[in-house]
Amino acid sequence: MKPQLFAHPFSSYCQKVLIALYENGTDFEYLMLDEEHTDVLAEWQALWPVKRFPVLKEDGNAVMEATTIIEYLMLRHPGAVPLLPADPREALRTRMMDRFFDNYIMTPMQKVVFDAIRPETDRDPYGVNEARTMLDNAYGWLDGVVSTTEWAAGESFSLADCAAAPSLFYADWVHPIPETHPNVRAYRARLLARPSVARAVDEGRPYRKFFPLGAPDRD
Ligand SMILES: N[C@@H](CCC(=O)N[C@@H](CS)C(=O)NCC(=O)O)C(=O)O
Repeated sequence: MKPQLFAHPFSSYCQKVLIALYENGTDFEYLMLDEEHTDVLAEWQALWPVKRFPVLKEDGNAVMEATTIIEYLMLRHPGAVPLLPADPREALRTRMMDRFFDNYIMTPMQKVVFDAIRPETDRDPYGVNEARTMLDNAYGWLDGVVSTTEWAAGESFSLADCAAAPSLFYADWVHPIPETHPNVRAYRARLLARPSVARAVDEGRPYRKFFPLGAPDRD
């Protein structure tokens, strides 16, 4: 049986895994997490009571966390695009960059987005301000990293770029990458031009009207 992915096309962490699947043309069953599929929602909540997605299920086993799902896919369904270097020492850089994008781009981006969904009385302007400062610092550091390499962890597209694509895609919507960081802007454009990323972005397009801060008229 092929792996099943519990996911939603507009979710950044789901896009991270979808990009990995599309890179290698991995066959999988898409289990849509939305209110029309109550059976899928119920199964997902039973598998992962912390209620975060994506979740992958195969042979009765559930795999949680986007990074771990991609590492699982590399072991269980390796394809033409190895998203982690075979050499464990080289893989450290890829894993470090993956952590960078999740912790210092995706997390502050989500903070800004989730704050906008809250009732106005429960908003956290201090926390949002901290998140924006984190994005500024992260953009600044990343500008140096991608000034000399095509992809985040070197010359090959990797797990780190799967994390980078949706995080920078949405982060630029909530906190635009300034012109003072041309290498990050160019890297984001390279990511969006990659067919696996373009496909994931296109699949999320119908849901843009639900973006709490208003999706910009671009990308
Ligand atoms: N650490 C998790 C994060 C997953 C995550 O935050 N997913 C979001 C969708 S992009 C989610 O489940 N949101 C549901 C919610 O916040 O209620 C991972 O790497 O997979």
